[in-house]
Amino acid sequence: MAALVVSACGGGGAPPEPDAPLGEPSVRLDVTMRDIAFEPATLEGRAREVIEIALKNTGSLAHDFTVKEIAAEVAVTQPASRARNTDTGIHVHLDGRTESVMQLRVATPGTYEFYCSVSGHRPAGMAGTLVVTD
Ligand SMILES: [Cu+2]
Repeated sequence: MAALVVSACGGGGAPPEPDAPLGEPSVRLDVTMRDIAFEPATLEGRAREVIEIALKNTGSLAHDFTVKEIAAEVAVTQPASRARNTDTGIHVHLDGRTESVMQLRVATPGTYEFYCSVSGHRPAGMAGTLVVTD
């Protein structure tokens, strides 16, 4: 497993140090975060390969990319403000108008929901599907 940074979301200050990349990505997905949606809302990658996700928050609000209950190695290779991943899933925070790049290596094929955990955003539709194929 790659080193995991375990921390709660929140707090201010400078972005954390970037994680070492997991490896050469087999796919790079560009995801725009708007007020209030992910675009595109469906992401696809392959299990056990490195999936790189470039997040661009074009909104003025803070958003995050959160997946619960996923067995994945995570590396935030370009942290935005307070980018974090946790030991129970993925949680990458971006303040308004910031960008971040992360890499995932998902162990198990499946369909995983990603969403923004900022209060009210998921119910407003700020969610999507990560499809990991074998
Ligand atoms: Cu949000």
